[in-house]
Amino acid sequence: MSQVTITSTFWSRYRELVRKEMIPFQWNVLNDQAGIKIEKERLNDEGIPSEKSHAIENFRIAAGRTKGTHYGWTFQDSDVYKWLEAVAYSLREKMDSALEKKALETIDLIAEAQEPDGYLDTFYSILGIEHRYKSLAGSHELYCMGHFIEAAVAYHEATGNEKVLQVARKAADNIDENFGPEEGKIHGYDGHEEIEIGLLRLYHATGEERYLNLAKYFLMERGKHPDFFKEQAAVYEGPNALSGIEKAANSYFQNHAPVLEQDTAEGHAVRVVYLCTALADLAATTGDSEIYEACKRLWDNITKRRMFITGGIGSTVHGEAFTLDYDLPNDTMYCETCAAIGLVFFARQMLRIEPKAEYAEVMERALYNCALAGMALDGKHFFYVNPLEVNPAKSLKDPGKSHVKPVRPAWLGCACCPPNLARMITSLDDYVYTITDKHILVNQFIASKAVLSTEAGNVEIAQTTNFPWDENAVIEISNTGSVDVKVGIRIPSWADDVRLTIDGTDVEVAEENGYQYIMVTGLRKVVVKLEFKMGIRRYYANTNISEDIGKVAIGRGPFIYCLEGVDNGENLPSIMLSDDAELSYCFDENLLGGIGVITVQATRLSGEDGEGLYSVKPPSETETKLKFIPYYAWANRGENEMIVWINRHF
Ligand code: FUB
Ligand code: ZN
Repeated sequence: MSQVTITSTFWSRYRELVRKEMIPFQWNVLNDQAGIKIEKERLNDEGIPSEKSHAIENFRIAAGRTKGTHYGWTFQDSDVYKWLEAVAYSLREKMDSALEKKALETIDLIAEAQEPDGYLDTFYSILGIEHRYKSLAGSHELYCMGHFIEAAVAYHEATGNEKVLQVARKAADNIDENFGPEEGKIHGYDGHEEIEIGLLRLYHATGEERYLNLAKYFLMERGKHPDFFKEQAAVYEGPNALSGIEKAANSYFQNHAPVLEQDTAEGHAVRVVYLCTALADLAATTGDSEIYEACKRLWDNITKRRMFITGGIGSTVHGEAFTLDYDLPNDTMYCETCAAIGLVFFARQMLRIEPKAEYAEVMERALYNCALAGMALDGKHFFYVNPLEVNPAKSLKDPGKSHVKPVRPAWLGCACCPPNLARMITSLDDYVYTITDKHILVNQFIASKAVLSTEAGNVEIAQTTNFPWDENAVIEISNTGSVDVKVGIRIPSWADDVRLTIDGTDVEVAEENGYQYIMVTGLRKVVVKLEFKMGIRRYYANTNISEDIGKVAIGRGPFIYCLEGVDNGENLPSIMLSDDAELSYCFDENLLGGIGVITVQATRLSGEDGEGLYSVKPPSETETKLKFIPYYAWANRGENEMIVWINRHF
């Protein structure tokens, strides 16, 4: 097993925050002991259960330990599973016996809530087991079990715990007995992809082919029978599992066409990227080129036509979904934190198939911008929706923008994002490198010490860098086996200038799909020094993105920057930045936990009060100094305006 120990100052702070604040906080929330206000996602969403979490209590009731009924979304169980998965990675990094005790108690509780035949879902165990698997459009049963399986594999791998893996296998076996092409089984799939990811992980952990086949079955069956959800719903008489959701367009569930025939990312964004993650894992695992081509088409459509500059995806609140190419509105978009996280997952799987730096770059973009913006610097407040432009007054009064929160709530009625962040940050060590039988790829510049196990033997890589702020990385590669190993080091596309030295000698950069390859001879150590100039960049959007025409966004290295009201006053859309204004960078260690700040002189337009709405007189211009901060750090100083795309001053 490979082991990557992250030492990066930037990421260690986050990982410690997750371990010390987020995991305990989320545990209290799941147990209804956090004493916090849970917010609704948007106005007039009376159907959203948001008085409490009740997630652990649902398990207690299902296990027969207490009396009561189910509360919360049908997928409330997944909040607990994602928490458990985050705990697994956290224990992998640093053993903590008090936390381990909580995890073991939780595993016991889950095992007790499991039905004797392996079925696992508190909603149906409490409200009527006879209705299970009959309302899959909204029931999330397989989605929840998929999350449990992921947590179980992670926990088993981190601690060697066998019980959790047994519970997962039992659940997967129950699914296998009930779904598949054979007569008498259900020929269908879940309304929300996730089980496919879980089953593939279980296959990787156990080598049991049935799990691989079942994952493939679910992936390939989707879209072949587009009326499946409607037909189930027409005869369903059980408890309300998001009733009416089956009426959504088939594309909401990626059910409009067989997956291998889908060319564009359609429907609910998280569903799409979870589907793609599993599809790419399947392609990498089986080497199936047709499946890979489908992944590639969806990847290209998402990242070249439908992704925000922050790595956010999902252009509309309606169905939390993709819309059409180049439709990327900055202030009504969705950009759910989970969707950015799902894009990171998808990129990781694509890197297993093809050594192209574009996957690592999108991973980096989504990670350092949209995903990280999903949590506050205190680790106890979270965004579900990550806008690129906010005016708090409009969020309050305009129902079309009520989903766009100007500050992160402590918790949300639909709490999928916070524990997803916890599991992603605690497992970040899995995203630094890709190891295949052909090469090792250095995808992310994250200070760390790694022992990577390859077919040729162990390779140790130590990265020394103060990235994401500083402009260099020293990568020491020791090939401890006797066979030569090919190592690809990513050459970042945002770098203005790259200088490479190998063992002290300057080497001309000769990248191949964004990687510089180095052969590391057996039993040798190579020291690579990479200097990458992180100039401040002005980004201009494709002119098909109507919302960004005439605008500019600022970035440095992996970060996209934004303006906040607290630094730059009100009415941020009235600011104009000329193309030749000089942008300056400095690191402010006292601001927002230590961030790089960009300043520049710009112009502010203003009309006079009382002039009326429209005038033949152009607005007057005044000089103003702007202060940009990295997007991920916004909304940590109270409620205020924020903007990423600034008007250009021509
Ligand atoms: O349906 C489960 C999760 O809830 C989705 O992934 C999120 O988008 C939220 O709707
Ligand atoms: Zn979410």
